[in-house]
Amino acid sequence: MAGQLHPQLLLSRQCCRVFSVVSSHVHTSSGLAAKDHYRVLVLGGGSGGVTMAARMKRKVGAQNVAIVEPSEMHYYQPIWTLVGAGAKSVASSGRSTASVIPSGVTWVKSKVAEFDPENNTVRTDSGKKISYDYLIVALGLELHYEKIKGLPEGFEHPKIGSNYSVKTVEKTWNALKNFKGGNALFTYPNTPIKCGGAPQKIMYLSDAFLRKVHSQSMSSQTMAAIVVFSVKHTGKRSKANIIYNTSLPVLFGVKKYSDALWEIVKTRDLNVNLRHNLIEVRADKQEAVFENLDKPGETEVYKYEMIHVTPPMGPPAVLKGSSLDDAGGWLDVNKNTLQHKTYANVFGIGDCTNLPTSKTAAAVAAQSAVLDRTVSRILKKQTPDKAYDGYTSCPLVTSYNTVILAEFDYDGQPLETFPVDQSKESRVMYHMKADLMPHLYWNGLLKGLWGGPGPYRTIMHLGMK
Ligand code: FAD
Ligand code: UQ1
Repeated sequence: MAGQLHPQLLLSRQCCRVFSVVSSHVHTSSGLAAKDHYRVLVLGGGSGGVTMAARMKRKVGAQNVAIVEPSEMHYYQPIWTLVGAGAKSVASSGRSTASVIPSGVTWVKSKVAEFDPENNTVRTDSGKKISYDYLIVALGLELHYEKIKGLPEGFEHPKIGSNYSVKTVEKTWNALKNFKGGNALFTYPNTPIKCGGAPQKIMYLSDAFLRKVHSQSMSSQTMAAIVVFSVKHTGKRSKANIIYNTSLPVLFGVKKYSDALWEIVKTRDLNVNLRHNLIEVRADKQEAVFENLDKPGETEVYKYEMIHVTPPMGPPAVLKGSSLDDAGGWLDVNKNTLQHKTYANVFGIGDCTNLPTSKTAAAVAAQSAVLDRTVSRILKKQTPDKAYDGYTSCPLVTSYNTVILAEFDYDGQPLETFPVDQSKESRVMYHMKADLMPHLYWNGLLKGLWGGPGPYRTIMHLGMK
């Protein structure tokens, strides 16, 4: 089996293979003809894919690295929370894929359609076969709006939005700014999702928005600057019944942050219903149907004036049933080294993997440092020696100027960077999320220069002793 072979041996099995090149789908910044074999082939040009391509370029040279990615645009998804709340523009979240692919690295503008890890080959949807010495899978996850009856066509109606897609994120802001009174619903599905905090962040922002006076005519900057945080109902808030219906049995998976969030929910008069799963949206009637996961067969219908939908999510279809997935369809990797459990020259990063941690860009950052080390060691015929601790982070935006910065590991233990109690709402952390993090993403993470805050954590805490 390939997993028992050294990558160099695997390489020798396919090095003389010749495949045809569909040149119209292949872009090289060097202008050289694209090849059919790469030392490192990266699948997916999102956060994890671009980051690893930048790191692998430094190891093996740009001409030996390619990324397979179909999309013309690359999005900084974490900012969509603020786009949905009217505090940032959607345009600020996107850059062309061409501009984020490291220079000299080949961009194969296609979808990967099939894996053949026994022969170190993938096939794209245009029929091209590409072989590799090392494969890095960074395909993200898929959104399944269609699993909710009435969607996605329900998005043609107003009063409904979803921060999870570039197509629907501005609809959230539209529904919020036009809200007059009634139920404002926020949902969390019955599947693993990316950024587990995002479904409730938009609820806190909506609550804050509705507490403001004359908010519609303000620019987002002004809004953020003058927001007055009051437990009294001002603006339209007194006419709103804010409801968070989540499939989960908890508000947040880590107790320290969950306790802080329950306090906020109580103080701000937000209604949380656990184990409630959205199954249908009747957008023409402004009704949402939820199943009660603790009472099989029981459903409840909620009228709404606004609904924010977090869709069910799942692994990329191309992984499901391939030889690379686990029983759930996710890429089956070693949780310490990020190496595939069967194929020693295959690695994974990010949302497509079965790493048992919360799926975030912050996790991708920490994973990229470990995976860089793992691949370097394997290139030198050494065994991997650095272990990923599951680090992930979720800046829980609780208003237009506050954030609770959740950071934790595989065991759900807080792993905080700053020498303060991060479960407390903080203005500095909001500034970090809204203004500093995008720079860190575009200029640090995607350039392969940011491997998460791990190295700084110790220094920060020492500095305060
Ligand atoms: P992605 O960045 O999604 O990239 C996957 C790539 O694979 C895409 O470019 C896609 O086009 C490509 N692809 C898919 N199928 C194929 C195929 N067949 N062939 C080739 N390419 C393919 N993270 C944080 O750290 N902090 C936050 O505050 C935060 N907030 C978020 C808020 C929202 C609303 C959302 C949606 C996400 C948020 N995230 C946050 C999560 C973060 O954006 C993701 O976890 C991160 O982008 C995952 O990176 P990835 O490379 O695994 O997947
Ligand atoms: C992070 O590294 C990261 O990736 C670039 C994010 O995604 C946007 C984050 O949201 C966070 C919080 C981190 C962690 C960084 C620090 C400085 C705590």
